[in-house]
Order: sequence, then structure tokens, then C-alpha cells
Amino acid sequence: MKTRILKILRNAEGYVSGQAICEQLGVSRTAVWKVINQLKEEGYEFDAVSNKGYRIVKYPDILTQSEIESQLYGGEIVKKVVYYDKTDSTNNRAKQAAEEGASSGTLFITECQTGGRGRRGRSWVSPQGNGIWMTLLLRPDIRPDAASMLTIVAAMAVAGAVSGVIGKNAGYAGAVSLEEQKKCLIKWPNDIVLGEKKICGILTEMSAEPEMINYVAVGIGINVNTENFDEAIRDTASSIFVQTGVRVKRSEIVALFAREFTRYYESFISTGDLSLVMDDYNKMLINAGRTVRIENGGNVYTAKAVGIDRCGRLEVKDENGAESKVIAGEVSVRGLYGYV
Ligand code: BT5
Repeated sequence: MKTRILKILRNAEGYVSGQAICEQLGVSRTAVWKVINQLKEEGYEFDAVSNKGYRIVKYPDILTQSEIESQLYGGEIVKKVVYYDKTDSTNNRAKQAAEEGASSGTLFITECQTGGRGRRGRSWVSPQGNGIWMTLLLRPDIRPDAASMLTIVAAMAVAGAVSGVIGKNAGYAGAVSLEEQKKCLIKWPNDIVLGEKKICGILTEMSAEPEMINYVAVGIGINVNTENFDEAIRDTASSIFVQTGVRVKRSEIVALFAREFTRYYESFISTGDLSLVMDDYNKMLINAGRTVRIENGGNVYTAKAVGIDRCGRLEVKDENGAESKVIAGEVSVRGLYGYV
């Protein structure tokens, strides 16, 4: 009920009377009043005028179930939000819930991770209060070897959502010019960058049988309003706030992510590959046209990145013009002089 009341108030043009809410939801005045008080405790501020009703004048920067669900319109792949004040890793929460039967489209999100994970045992710094640490549980009817393409789909959705929210709040002179601000780009395969710095990483994990996926957990970490970074990541990491000077509400990014993800995911599922989205992806690819250093086990070489193919492999050209394809998961891709 909290989500429904919040949604009515959020979408209203002006004031909404308590009576109107009661009638719309078929609940008592006392029930509405109780929910308004709960919302006040969570940091929402109301303007309450007798004979007119309530209007929200301030939204807190929180990631609770109702804050996010009240911004979904219902057609998204994200169907349900499960929120934790603190947990070890939202990927762990998603995987555990999946084993217990949780349904596709559940989004696990937290304010703080105590054991955030990157790929191959690396750790992910996930402090309290300024980032988005979330995992989307999916049960797609695709072949297990296609699951890694979900990282590509998620990366596009994050880049789209971050660009969209920055665009909406633009007009602010930050470290990055307005034009650059709008260019939230992707570093293949799983990083999102703003101003050449990493603001987001994606960790996709899967449980599958040879021919069938049980579930996929798409974990996404976004530094939103972070101002101070751990020594270990200071050179490469940044946040939306540091890069743009814009302080955005994290739930807005999550809601827009849900919309963007739905768009790209549906295209992906309709063909089972990235053929419908790869052109868009390649426009968001920061590596495109740049020389990258590829580390594949002991084998290190440089080549010029061209773009991804419909399976999400990175096409590269060596100095003699010979083309090859790099498969994510086996390699680390770096710029020649730095992180990108
Ligand atoms: C990633 O791994 O970039 C995937 C990160 C996925 C995090 C999300 S948060 C929600 C969900 N729950 C989890 O436990 N994980 C997912 P990788 O490409 O391996 O990069 C890891 C490297 O990024 C580290 O070794 C650091 O160098 C750097 N790093 C760590 N924390 C960072 C941060 N907050 N921002 C930017 N870079 C960071």
C-alpha cells in the first residue's frame, strides 16, 4: 500500500486529498495517515493543506522498495524490488533467493555491501549512502552460452540511464563539459565510464545445465554521489557527482535503468543475439577506434578495437590489418596509456 500511495502522490499534478486516496485504494483514512507518517520518517517531506490534501515537496535519496517501485510504470522487466540496509553482496542475495524459487525480474538492492565482488575474485568497494549496488535476477529462455551477452545489454541500459538522468539535471558546470556529460560510455565488456573513469562495473553470474539456464544474476555497481575513493581505486574510479557536479537521486537512475534494460533486453531475447542492438552499443563504446592492450593469460598484444559483433565479441585489428575477435571473460582490455 505504501508503494501505491507514494505512486499516486508522485504522479499527481498538485495536491491529493486523503479522501481521494482512500477512494482510489479502498482503504481507511487512518491507514493513509499511517503511511504518510511512515513516509515522513523515511525522509519524505509533505505540504499538507486543509481542504486540498497532500503534496510531496521533498524526496529523500533512498533505495527502498516503495521508492523504486513507485517509479515503475509496470511494463518493465523489473517486477519487484527487495531492499536491504546492508548485506554482503546483492549477487549473493539474488543467487540464494533464486535457489529458493524467486521469480525472474526481482531486483535486489542495498545501501551498503560488506563483501562486494568484482570478477575473478576481485573486490568491489561498496560504501554506505552514495552508490547503487544491485542485482537483477533473470530466468531467460536462452542457451547458456548466450548469457554473457546480458552483460552487454545491462551495460547499455546503465549508460543510457546515467546519460538520461544527467541530461535531465544538466546545465551544471562540472569537471566534464556538458557535451561530455551526456556521453556516458562503455568500456568493453563490463565497465561504464564517464570522463574516462570507471563509474560502474557489472558482474554477471549464472547457474545452468548444459542446455538450460536456471538463472542469471546481473550485478551492477554504480558510484553515484561518491566523493572519496579508496587508495586502491583512486586512479581509475570516479562517480557521477565528481565527473559532472550533478547530484542525482539514486532511485531515478534505477527506475530509468529498468526502462532502458527492458528495451534492450526485449530486442536481445527476440533474436537471441545482439544483432538489433549492436549498432547502438558500438556508438557507446569508448574503445572504438582506439588501440587497446589485450591480456589473454600469458599472451599480451595490442590491436585497434573496432566494435562488437552480434555475439558480443570485441572485433580488433592488428597493425597489419588482420582481424580477430576477443571473447569476454578471458581477457583484460586496457588503453595503451591508462585505464581506457
Ligand atoms: C567489476 O569487476 O567491475 C564488477 C563489479 C560488480 C559490482 C556489483 S555491485 C552489486 C553486485 N554485488 C556484487 O558483489 N557485485 C555486483 P572487475 O571488472 O573485476 O573490476 C573490479 C575492479 O574494479 C577492482 O579490482 C578495483 O580495481 C575496481 N573497483 C573496485 N571497486 C570499485 C568502485 N566502487 N568503483 C570503481 N572501481 C572499483
